Amino acid sequence: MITLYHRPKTRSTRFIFLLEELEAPYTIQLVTTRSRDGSGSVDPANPHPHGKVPAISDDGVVVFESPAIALYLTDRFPKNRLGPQVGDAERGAYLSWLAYYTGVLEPAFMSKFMNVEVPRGTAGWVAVEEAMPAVLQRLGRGPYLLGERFSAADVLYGTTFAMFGQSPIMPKSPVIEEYVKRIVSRPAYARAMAKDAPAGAAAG
Ligand SMILES: N[C@@H](CCC(=O)N[C@@H](CS)C(=O)NCC(=O)O)C(=O)O
Repeated sequence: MITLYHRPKTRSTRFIFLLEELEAPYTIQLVTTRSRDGSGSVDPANPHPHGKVPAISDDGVVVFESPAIALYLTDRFPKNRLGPQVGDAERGAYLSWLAYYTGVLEPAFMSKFMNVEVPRGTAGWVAVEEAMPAVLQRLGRGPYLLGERFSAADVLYGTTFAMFGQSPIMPKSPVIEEYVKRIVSRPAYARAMAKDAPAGAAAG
């Protein structure tokens, strides 16, 4: 049984979406986290080394950081084919786009959000203006990052683009708009939204 350490309306919300897609057995454990304004505190029940969300525990096996959790879960629950397994020709692309999410795309968006210039050739990531064309080129090949096949990588990218959709830091693109629509119209997304914020839970 998977335990998802979760705070509503945060990066852990997308893992309710993924767990619903996988039809995996899971429970949600709400935890507190620190907020940007300095309020809130790390929850001692949360196994993430910095008290962040998401983190999961699989009968005591702890996994943290979004791409690692996505990979762990799609390997652990392969039934619905949300992640190419070892030996599948798409495995390399899957691992690459998962790692790119956390190693390049998020830092690119955060750099722009914080108005920090990306020192090309020094930082391990690139500016949004360089990252997004690579993603767009990939999405030009098919409806999803792996072509015709929806995967957990789309859960990460689709929910991120949905979140930044109205923000000026997100370059406007009909390809991304259509992509986001495809992702958020999935029944598992609607189920996840309904479970994300139980009445009375704090948003963060
Ligand atoms: N690199 C982490 C980022 C996790 C993260 O920063 N989560 C935020 C919520 S969206 C958090 O827990 N913030 C509380 C804190 O920074 O202590 C991942 O992708 O899993």
